Amino acid sequence: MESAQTLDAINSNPVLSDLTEAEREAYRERCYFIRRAIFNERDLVKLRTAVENIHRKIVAAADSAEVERIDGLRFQDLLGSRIKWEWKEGVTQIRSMEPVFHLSPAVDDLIDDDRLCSPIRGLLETPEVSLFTDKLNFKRPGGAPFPWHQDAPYWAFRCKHLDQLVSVQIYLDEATEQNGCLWAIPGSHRHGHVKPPKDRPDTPLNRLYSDVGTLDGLSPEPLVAPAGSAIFFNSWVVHGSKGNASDNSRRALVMTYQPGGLPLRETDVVRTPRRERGGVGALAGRLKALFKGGA
Ligand SMILES: O=C(O)CCC(=O)C(=O)O
Repeated sequence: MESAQTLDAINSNPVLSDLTEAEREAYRERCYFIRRAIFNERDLVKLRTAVENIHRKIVAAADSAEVERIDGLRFQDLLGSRIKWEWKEGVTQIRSMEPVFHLSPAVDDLIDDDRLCSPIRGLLETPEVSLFTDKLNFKRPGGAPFPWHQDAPYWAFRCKHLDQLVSVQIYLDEATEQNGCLWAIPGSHRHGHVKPPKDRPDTPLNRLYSDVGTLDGLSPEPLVAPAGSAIFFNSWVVHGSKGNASDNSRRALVMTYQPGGLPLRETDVVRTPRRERGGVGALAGRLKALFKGGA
């Protein structure tokens, strides 16, 4: 049984986070930081199995809905997710899908994982967080690049708190320059909305891309990291990735969090991590963070 003194200590430390000062500074100045290999091989096997099962389910459902074309590329709404198919015509490979967690208990559990939530509580300076959205990106061998973009403009339509979104991309495979690791432009988050490239036709997708030529003096960095690494970044950083020139998949989950109590993107449903909903696990997590000196 916890003592009244311990509970007082918990209540007087509302933001329990293991974020370090160096990470806070990197996030503020450069707009991202990486925690390397925080998920172990056992976690990764579970998540890779889960995402391949999702891929199979989506492919099996692909004949049940119309294919929508945007700028000639294929999109579909299947099993409650928006699917972007690989750019190459005739290939039944998912490039990216959102949301995902409703299709897999393993991904659903990840939302509650303190390896993600704890630093994010510190970044948002809030005692509770809730999920905004989650995405699954497959990049199979030969998979297409992601052109330079910011996430905030994609979400701007209904979201009024774009500055309070923190994303974390979890590499399910080692990410290298060859297999199309994420790239980010440190400092680009200070440039507000970076306008679309002028040299491309004004189309729905091109409107969401960023003209990096306007970011004088800033240089892109490849976010090369081992499988199980997590990259924390904000919704304004200009980022993208190249195609996959290797023989293996480069898969990643991207969870985006916001302060607690806010609903999932374009819904009225709030998905607060279970740790924060109370119970023995919740208390254990809080005590662990507290006695680590996290505050
Ligand atoms: O996973 C990638 O290669 C890029 C992902 C990305 O930029 C995104 O999902 O917004």
